[in-house]
Amino acid sequence: MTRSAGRIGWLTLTMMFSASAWAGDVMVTDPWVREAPLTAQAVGGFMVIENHGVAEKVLIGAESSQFKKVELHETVKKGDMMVMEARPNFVIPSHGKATLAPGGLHLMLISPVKPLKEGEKAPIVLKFKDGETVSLEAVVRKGTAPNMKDEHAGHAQHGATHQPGKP
Ligand SMILES: [Cu+2]
Repeated sequence: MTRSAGRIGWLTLTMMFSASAWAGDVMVTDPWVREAPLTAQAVGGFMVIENHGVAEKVLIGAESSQFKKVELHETVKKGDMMVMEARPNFVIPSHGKATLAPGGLHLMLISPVKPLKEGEKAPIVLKFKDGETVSLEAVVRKGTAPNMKDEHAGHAQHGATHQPGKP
């Protein structure tokens, strides 16, 4: 709501050349969000968050100028059903990582302010318990519909990361 236009410009400039974001001990690679029509209530946000520090990092929330609200979710199995549950935080151990992928941990980006088309970028700010923030731009991808029967469905995303020949 109170985000300044100047900050957005700075983010765009610094993130234009890289698909990963560094801040302190945290490295985020391959952030992407699912393409969504304006009618979508929420879309998933996915990435790998690595912690290269000696202390654990605790992700406590996120925000995006493209969405009214961002929650931390995990898709879990309840009997025969896959359901999404809100989590208060994601803990990333020292020298460990959190993999946010379809069918597991994810950012739930709620109420897009405009339709997101493939190839566009959505700015996201990750907020950690120690006060650190990581700003990144997630690429909008079509993505396959999550296969709720197979928890390894996210592996099908590998190799779809790079678009050869596109500067
Ligand atoms: Cu969710």
